[in-house]
Amino acid sequence: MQNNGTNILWYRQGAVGWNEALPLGNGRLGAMVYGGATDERICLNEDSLWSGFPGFYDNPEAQNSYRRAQALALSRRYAEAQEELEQHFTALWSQVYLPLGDLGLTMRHPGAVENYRRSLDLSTGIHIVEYEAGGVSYVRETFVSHPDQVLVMRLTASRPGALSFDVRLCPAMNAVVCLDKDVLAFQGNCPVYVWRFDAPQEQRGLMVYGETDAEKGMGYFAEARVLSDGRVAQQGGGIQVCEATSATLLFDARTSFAGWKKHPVLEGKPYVEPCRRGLDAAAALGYDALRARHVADHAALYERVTLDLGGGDEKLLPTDERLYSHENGGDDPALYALYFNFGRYLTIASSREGTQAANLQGIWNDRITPPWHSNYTININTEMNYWPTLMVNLSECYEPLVRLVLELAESGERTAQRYYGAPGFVAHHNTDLWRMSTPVGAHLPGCAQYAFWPMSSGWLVRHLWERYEYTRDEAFLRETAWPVIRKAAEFYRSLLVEDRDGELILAPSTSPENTFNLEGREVSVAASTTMTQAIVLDVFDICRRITALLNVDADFAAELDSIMPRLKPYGIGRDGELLEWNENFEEHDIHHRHISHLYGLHPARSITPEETPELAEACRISLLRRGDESTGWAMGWRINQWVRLGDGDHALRLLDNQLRTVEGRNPMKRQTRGRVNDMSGGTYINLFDAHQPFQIDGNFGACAGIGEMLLQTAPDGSLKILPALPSSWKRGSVTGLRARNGRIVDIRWDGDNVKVVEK
Ligand code: FUC
Repeated sequence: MQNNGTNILWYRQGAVGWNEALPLGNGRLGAMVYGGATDERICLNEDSLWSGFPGFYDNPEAQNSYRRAQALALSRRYAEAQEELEQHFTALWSQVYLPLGDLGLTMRHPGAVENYRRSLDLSTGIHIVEYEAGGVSYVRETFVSHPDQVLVMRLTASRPGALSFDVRLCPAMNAVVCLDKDVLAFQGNCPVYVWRFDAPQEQRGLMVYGETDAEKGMGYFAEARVLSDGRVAQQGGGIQVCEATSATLLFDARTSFAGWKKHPVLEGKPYVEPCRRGLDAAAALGYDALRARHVADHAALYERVTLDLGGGDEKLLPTDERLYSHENGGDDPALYALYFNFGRYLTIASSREGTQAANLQGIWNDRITPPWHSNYTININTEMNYWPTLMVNLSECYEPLVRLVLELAESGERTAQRYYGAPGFVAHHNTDLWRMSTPVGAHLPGCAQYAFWPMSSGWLVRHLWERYEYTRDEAFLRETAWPVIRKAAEFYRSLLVEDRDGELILAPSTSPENTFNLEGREVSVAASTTMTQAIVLDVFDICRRITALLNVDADFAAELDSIMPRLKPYGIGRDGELLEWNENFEEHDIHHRHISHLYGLHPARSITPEETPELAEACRISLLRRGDESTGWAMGWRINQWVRLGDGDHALRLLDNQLRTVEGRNPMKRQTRGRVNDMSGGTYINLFDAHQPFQIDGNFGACAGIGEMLLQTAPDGSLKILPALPSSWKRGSVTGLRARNGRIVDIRWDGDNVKVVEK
């Protein structure tokens, strides 16, 4: 099936930095491969390696504070409401997703390196480094196997005995290193915390390791083994392989993580023996069987969908040169398909049944203090990670998100009670391995714009509904999704209040991370916001669909029927744009990256060009005002908005913006303490999305946007074929997309000639 231009990333040079390395993963174990000819470096991750413990950040002041802030906001004292929430409602930040360590190789061979190439084949999930030195051809294949749960690297030399190299394994944090003849290992416990906003300034960035078992963080163990036909010996803290013809390196790491409510040490699960046993089993299978089993498993998911937009078969430039040529106007439609396929690949590599959901960086992080803790930011980013999953027919890979939502619904019940005195469940702006559902912010001035946002529960339960829409799995809807969706709705229902016009709102409210100018101040808290109202409306609407479909909870349905018409409706502002707040405030930043007020257009469907044309036009004006330049994920969201408006050409303009390379191109791009200016998004040469810095959400957002250019499903279940096809995509085909009615759809088009097969 393979078209190299749409399935292979390749380069004529090794990675210079982490953002040039290529990602491998089986959902749990992650690897970033630099692929240098003489010096190989692989940054390693395990998806349950997080700082901290289970726990609940209680804030006894919160409930009264919420009521006070509500009264202030209802009497239009917005700045005071904001101060109230910041000082008395917020709590601690989430925990941190941590790096495991590095595997390093130094090759020893005479002669200069020639004919070098490194590549990642998305269709097999295999990374290959090939070159010649001293008249010998060297090949290094690496993959991370899902069926056998190990990283595998195979090194070969074309001349017998010409393969000699050293291997090192370096932990990223404090750990005990153990060595044997052909084994390198380390064992440690994660820090209790690595960053505390509530600590005095000089102690904020300290890594704190516990001493007693009760104080110790996650236990972990990592081991690499070398199997070779050459001489293998321990040497200088590493392993030396001499005069081999081939060698296989196996690696795995395990942690003591036993669940979000379990103490990682006192109630942790065994991890050293399972790691060793897995490596024993992999070694017994041998390289050929490991490779065959990996490729079969990967291909079974990856081959479900194909996209052909033309081009890509001829002798292709390396991926970095294709990106440079594209941003300079070169014609390479296969690059869009490659980027789409890379999104599907990243889903398979970062999210598999039983693993943790993909965080801000998927599963790939090399920093102890990663940007935004590499956590789950649930005011857009985690949701975006899963926008394409069901559409590209990977419902197995959706399971980690479903589990995260179910667990959050449990932890969020306590937050609803303690912080709001409300039934149901709620979650705020962040969560982590321990399913924190409390607000972050730690009383920092200005934090309300992100910290005060009790709406992620409403957004996340939409994903449970979508799982039903795409799969039509009624048992899942009835037994798993409905009780949780209902709980999210109950929280909002209990907190609705009347505004001055007698309309029902959730007060106070913010529009994620955006602010408005008010009497010379920058303010984030309003009485109500369009996004909040849109989420409440959407959750209630989903509830109504489900109660009708399953024929359950008639009383609850009747209650929602009486509430829904009283919810404060959408408003239109002075320039014809969709209002973002309850008043026609002036945006502090008219180009702000978040476009939260358009939630009803995407991801929800309370605004459509067909049913609510005036509101759709208001969304279009809002998008034009915000502009086409933003951070990576923000451009990804804009693509999806334009696609819902049916404007494929505008969506493509955004996709082109997102595909612009970032590093090195523009020295004016600033990055300060994890915060970046808003105009700096794009793509690294390894095709990772640049917020900047790297954030994986933009990859998934764009992937979903491309999917919805080609296929959408109307609320009545009818298909919209090529609803936002860019005019330059004159002919092409897509196979295997899943529609929201559960059907698999193939589309082939050539100008006006369109053929559709629905299975
Ligand atoms: C949201 C965004 C930021 C960033 C962070 C991880 O809060 O506003 O731009 O993406 O998440």
